Amino acid sequence: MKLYVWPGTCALATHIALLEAGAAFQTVQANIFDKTLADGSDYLAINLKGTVPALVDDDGAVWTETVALLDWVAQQSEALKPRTAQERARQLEMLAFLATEVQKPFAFTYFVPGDDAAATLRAFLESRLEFLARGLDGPYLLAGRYSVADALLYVLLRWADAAGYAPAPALVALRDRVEARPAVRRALAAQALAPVRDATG
Ligand SMILES: N[C@@H](CCC(=O)N[C@@H](CS)C(=O)NCC(=O)O)C(=O)O
Repeated sequence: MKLYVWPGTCALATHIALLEAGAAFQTVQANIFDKTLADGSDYLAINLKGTVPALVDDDGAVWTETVALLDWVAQQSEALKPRTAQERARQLEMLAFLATEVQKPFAFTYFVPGDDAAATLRAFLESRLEFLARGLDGPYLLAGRYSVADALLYVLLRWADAAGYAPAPALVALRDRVEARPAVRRALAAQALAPVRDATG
């Protein structure tokens, strides 16, 4: 299996999840700006969307979309697999929220044309982070058990830190808890990324 990534992007969540699951895979860097691979070949020939993550399975099938990939990885792993259909539905509910209400608006903040849009997006994202903090009922997002949703939230909280947001202490604690996991440390090292905690003390 090959996972196409670009350092620090949402692909980091799938990278973490695959390591947590003990999956056999290799990572390949795809430049999301010029859509090339390291050998100069065309990334669009692999993933027409030109985005990461993309997973190419052992049969050569290409899979994209963080929500689908994280759900699939979780289903492959005893440690990550939701224990009931209801738990899986709750996990999908959370993944969809993170992907549509936080991940995508965050991406727009890098490209907004004017200050008005930037301020609107920032207020929107602050309200979503506040919602997540208020809904926390334990060390992790879902019923107190570590899940692939925490891996995605971790990536988004890295972005929040880089953009100068000040999430609630409970979210910062969750971020640090996730960051301390061996699989997360391995993914960060593989993508040559520094842990947030080391940067913020
Ligand atoms: N809906 C996709 C979004 C993927 C996405 O936008 N990835 C970003 C990095 S976080 C990217 O590759 N952007 C490059 C581009 O949009 O051209 C997912 O959740 O996987």
